Amino acid sequence: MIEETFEAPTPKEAFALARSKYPHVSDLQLLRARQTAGRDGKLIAEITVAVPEEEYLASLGLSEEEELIREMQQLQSQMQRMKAAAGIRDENSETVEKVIGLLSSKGLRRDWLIQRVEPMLGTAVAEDEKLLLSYLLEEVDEGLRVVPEDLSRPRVMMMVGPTGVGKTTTIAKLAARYSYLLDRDYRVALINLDSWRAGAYEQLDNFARILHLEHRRVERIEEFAEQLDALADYDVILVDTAGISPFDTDRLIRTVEFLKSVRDREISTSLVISATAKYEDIREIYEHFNFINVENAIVTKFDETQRVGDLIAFLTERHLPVSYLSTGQKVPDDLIPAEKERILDAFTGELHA
Ligand SMILES: Nc1nc2c(ncn2[C@@H]2O[C@H](COP(=O)(O)OP(=O)(O)OP(=O)(O)O)[C@@H](O)[C@H]2O)c(=O)[nH]1
Ligand SMILES: [Mg+2]
Repeated sequence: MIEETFEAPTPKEAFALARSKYPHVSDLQLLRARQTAGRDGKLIAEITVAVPEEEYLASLGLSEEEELIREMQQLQSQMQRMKAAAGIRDENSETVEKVIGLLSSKGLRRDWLIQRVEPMLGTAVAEDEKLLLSYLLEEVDEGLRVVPEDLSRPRVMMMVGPTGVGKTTTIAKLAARYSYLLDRDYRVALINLDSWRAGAYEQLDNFARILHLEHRRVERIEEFAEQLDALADYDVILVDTAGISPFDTDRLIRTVEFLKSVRDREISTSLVISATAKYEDIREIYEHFNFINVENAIVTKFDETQRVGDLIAFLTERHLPVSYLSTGQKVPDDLIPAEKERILDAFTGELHA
């Protein structure tokens, strides 16, 4: 059997596509189904079905012989990759293993490291521990992305993320920063979106009152666009959301509905991630929230850990840029626009520890 994936706006339509491609297969078996967010934020349903091999080949217009050649080519490139990975163990074993071992013990992914080392095998770099380490740190540096602070046009910025990561605290810090700490005083308004958690609105409202900021509450889907219209004169609108656990799909879909309901304003969504989270957790959280086209990450609790390898591994692999770093509980001081050096310094400090 061959696995083949079909995409359409709904799972039903995706399955209909599969059926129409394989009209002769009476019992097309559904293996998996999932929903992902497309580039435009619209949901895409993706289904994977098991197709009998002859049917699959017929659909490609390939003869069995041609298919054999294709498979051989695939095998060949797989062999080449295996040879390169084996080479790491044989020829350059000690130096390469030591450096890869060190970096993977600090959270970087072994596969990612091996991929980067491969082109260096057989060169002087792979034989010198210091050279190899600095080459790999250079690769990390290249993989990391930060986004500069940009208030040159009016912005709507929304924070999403799991419970307790520091979304509300970060919004308070950003609100104070934009209103009082920059080259000019920007007009800032706050919105609490779907604040079903007890006390969520009040937590931000206390702060809004101290800073004399406009603060609105949005409960119904239609209200969101209305409130954004009403606040059209503001330079920055910061939108706080309730923390959503990766298992709460209903809440997530509701957040998607809020976002879809707004047509005439661009909303930039930041995923708030704790620097203390483990790689697998961050990955799970990201995949969950990527339903809503996450634009960048805000990293919180940077002060709470000496170990940022997992975070760096994730950010570099996904090319997810970081916009701010939160470095403590103090509002508004403990927040800085993201700097690569700061993240890399934390990582290299950890290497010496
Ligand atoms: N050490 C440290 N603590 C932080 C940081 N950011 C937030 N906190 C603390 O984390 C706790 C939770 O912060 P909140 O801002 O309420 O988190 P939240 O994401 O809004 O939580 P929910 O709305 O419940 O999902 C508070 O005690 C904050 O003071 C940080 O950068 N460093
Ligand atoms: Mg909150």
